[in-house]
Amino acid sequence: NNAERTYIMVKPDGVQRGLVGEIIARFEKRGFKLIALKLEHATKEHLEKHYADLKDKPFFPGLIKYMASGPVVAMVWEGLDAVKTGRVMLGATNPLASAPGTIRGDYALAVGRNICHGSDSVESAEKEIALWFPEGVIQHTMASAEWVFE
Ligand code: DAT
Ligand code: MG
Repeated sequence: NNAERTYIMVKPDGVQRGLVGEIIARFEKRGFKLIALKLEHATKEHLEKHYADLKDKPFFPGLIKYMASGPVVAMVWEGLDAVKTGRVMLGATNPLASAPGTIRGDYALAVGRNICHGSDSVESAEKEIALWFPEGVIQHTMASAEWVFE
């Protein structure tokens, strides 16, 4: 699906380490279309909704504290198989297992400081996009589309 959407976020450590441009550049160069972008210092309440599926995990309180420790860059990227390809570009959750060439494999060492988030399914992408961008996304056509897709 050429119009599949995924929610990608640079976490507070990625912002503080100056990796925003690097992460955006990878999605841009791959051929994805940016349809929403903002810097937001999220509340714990908002982050608890984002990570609701993990609320019973032992690391949940630490995860929320870390995610609320500074602003994040919230983005929606659209393109062919955006969810799966986005996850491959991020790399494994634990940077110990993230391949070099992936964002986490190139820039992270610890699972609790893994610098970026990406939706894990089309269904979670839809939920996350609605949570972070209740105002909606920007629909537009990229001149490059016919060179990126068949
Ligand atoms: P992902 O971010 O790859 O989708 P996830 O949804 O399972 O992974 O977990 C969300 C985040 O929670 C993850 O990016 C980092 C943190 N996390 C996951 N497992 C953890 C663990 N065992 N210890 C500490 N933090 C963890
Ligand atoms: Mg996840």
